[in-house]
Amino acid sequence: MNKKSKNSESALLGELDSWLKKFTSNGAVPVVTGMNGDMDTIGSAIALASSNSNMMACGLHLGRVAKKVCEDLSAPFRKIASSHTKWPKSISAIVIVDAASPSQIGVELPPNVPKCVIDHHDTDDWELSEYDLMIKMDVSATTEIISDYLINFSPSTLTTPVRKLLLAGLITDTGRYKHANKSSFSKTSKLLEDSEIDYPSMVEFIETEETSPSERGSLLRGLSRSKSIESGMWNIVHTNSGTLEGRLATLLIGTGAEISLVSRSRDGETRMTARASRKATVEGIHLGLIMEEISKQIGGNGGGHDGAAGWSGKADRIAAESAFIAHVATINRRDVQ
Ligand SMILES: [Mn+2]
Repeated sequence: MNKKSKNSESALLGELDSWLKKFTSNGAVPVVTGMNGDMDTIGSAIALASSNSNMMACGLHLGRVAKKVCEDLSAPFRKIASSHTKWPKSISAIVIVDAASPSQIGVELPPNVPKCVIDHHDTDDWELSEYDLMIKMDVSATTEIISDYLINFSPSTLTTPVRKLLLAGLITDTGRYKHANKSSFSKTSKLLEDSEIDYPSMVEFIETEETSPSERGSLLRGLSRSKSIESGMWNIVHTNSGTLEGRLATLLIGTGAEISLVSRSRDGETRMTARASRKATVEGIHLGLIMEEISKQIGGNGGGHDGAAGWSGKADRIAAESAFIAHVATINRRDVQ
């Protein structure tokens, strides 16, 4: 990272600090998570909310890793309903972490309340009004942004549990540092300073995923239905599954696929989850942009990172898959020496 962008990042965090101070001084500021409830969004929200008693982490759903970590640390998180959501009467502003669009929150935001979006996705669909603030940085996890903010503006918030939440978000969003930027490593070593965290046992705790026999069954059925196809210059392995799409998509990359796609259809809604190998992203695949293009073409919402992205909408499953496969075919492979 060059000096100039480093300076603009610290200026941005300064703006965040003034914005938060202004609104927490005259009311409640809920910190809302993305609806997938992954460790990055949950860890970011709880860690940030710990810096001020007028902030509270809340959201629709806790993913399984986040649930386990929160229970272990007794971390405060409030579940909220997707409709008739009750917001505090004294609400003065709202913070949204790690969500690339309003539809990724899964709850209706309160009208006419200033919002701050803190995110690291490459694409986004937010519309900002006058008092809103967008904090977006090119980092591997939103918890990196929150770590940076707390290190510089609220170091006393960085207790051992808060450091653990931030680290857990970094570990999971980087795929155990497989997709990490240089900055992820320096944030990690900063978070490990002055604390009693035993890093190996933390990773082990996060990685021990309990899979029920029925989940294992559906993963195996998803694998056995998989098809490998060539789309233009790229190999895609695709399948459908009603559950654990992210894990299945990652397993498919493990078969040597360049791009994996897992779709599911339920109650008239279709979801696609895609992953790409690092080699494929370096050579020109950006799944977030592909999903965004698909939403322009067939409706719904899509976006994400170069190597991990998703789309959801009303189109039927086959139509959505076809749109994805056809789009990949239009992308040329970049020559990388
Ligand atoms: Mn994230």
